[in-house]
Amino acid sequence: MKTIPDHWKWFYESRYGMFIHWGPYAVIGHGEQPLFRERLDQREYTEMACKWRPKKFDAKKWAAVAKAGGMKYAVLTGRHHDGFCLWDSKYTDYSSAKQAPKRDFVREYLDAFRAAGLRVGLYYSLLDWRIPAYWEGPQHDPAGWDTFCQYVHNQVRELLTDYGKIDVFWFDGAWPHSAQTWRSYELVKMMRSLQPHILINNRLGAIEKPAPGTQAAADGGAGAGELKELGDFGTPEHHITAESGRMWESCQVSTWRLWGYTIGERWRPADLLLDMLVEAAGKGGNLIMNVGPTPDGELPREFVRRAKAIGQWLAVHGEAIHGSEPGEVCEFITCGRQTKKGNNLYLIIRFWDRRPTLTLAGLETRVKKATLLTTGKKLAFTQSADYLTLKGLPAEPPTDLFPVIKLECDGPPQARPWAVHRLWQGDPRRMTAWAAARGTSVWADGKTR
Ligand code: FHN
Repeated sequence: MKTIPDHWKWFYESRYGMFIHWGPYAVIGHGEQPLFRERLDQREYTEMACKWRPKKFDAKKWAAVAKAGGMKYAVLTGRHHDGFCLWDSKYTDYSSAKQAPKRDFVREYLDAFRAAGLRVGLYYSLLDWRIPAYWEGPQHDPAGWDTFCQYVHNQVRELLTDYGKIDVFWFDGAWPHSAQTWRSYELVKMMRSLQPHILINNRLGAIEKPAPGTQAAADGGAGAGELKELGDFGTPEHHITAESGRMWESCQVSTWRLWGYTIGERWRPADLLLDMLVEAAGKGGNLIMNVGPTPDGELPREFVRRAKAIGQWLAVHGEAIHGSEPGEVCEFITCGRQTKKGNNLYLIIRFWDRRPTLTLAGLETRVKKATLLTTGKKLAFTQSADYLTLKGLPAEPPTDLFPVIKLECDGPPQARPWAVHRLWQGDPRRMTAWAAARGTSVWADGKTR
């Protein structure tokens, strides 16, 4: 991992944010993309969007849910692919400020989340499905494209000029056009001149003629490598895949599939949502958890309940996540996941087996103190060269989510030489002595005949 500049450390240490997909598409209740996916009539959609007037939107309530949920930052869709703007843009009247609500939802969101002590981000779709020039592209409508592309640059400048300090700018929807076509280098240069501390994601368009061996990818253009000069963090979508060399943030839905409000959607359980956070932290990245507010501007109670449960877990176990380093010091897949911080190793137990002892194989570093963080109970333990056995664990799992055991070691947690690599990695001969302890033959007693 490249050294993280001080002004970005907050992002790396936060590990957990709220993604908010909200816009007039919520009225239809088929996620955030019905306009395209259902090939709706553009005029009817526009008419619906201009009439959309959420009566119950209160950004303070959203901020309170994020705060209580243990989230450290949020990203709101200022403009999604339907082109409707949630701020008072001087470049269009297709906005919440000029149409029915007569409200600048982006400003209300920024004010409320900042007031709650949260970092703030804006999602901005480069594409706008209303605009023929977007579909035609510069090749077939050079003049139209130039006008549309300048509109995009103007709006980004506007958001970074009139709304105070923006911590994260989350681009999306560059396809099928390249970074060069969007003039993304110029765009980023302008953004950094306006807000030097801003974090910009890696969705600024594919690189024309990508370097050999890299292929264009929906979530980030030409592939991580080459885009590093444009994107400050990677954005694996619907998967939790670590990226080497730069920060990354996995974006995930809290429902089964769609990002925008969906009538009849199914919800992922809180333990699965928490598991994604723990997996991301265990791999050294962030999780941004999505919610699609209702057309009236409320957060669905199914989301609020799950966010609250994870927030209560983080209130007790947050030290294992916030500011943690990627874990997986030694094998632990049969019980859970690991993160580490300084001399501490955190065992995050996914599968509580109700036994009074738990044995961890392969930790080299001497443990000084073991605590069941969930209850604060000090645990007795014995430690040999290869095995640490923790004792006095309760049969009943001390939480419905994941109990955590904190091991305070006499140095940064390290693995035994044979335990550094996971099953499919490393030199297999590191395990020979372990196998030979039984004997060498196929007979049960290991003796050769
Ligand atoms: O098309 C969008 C989609 O609607 C949603 O915004 C996700 C969120 O990361 N991004 C795009 C799909 O990759």
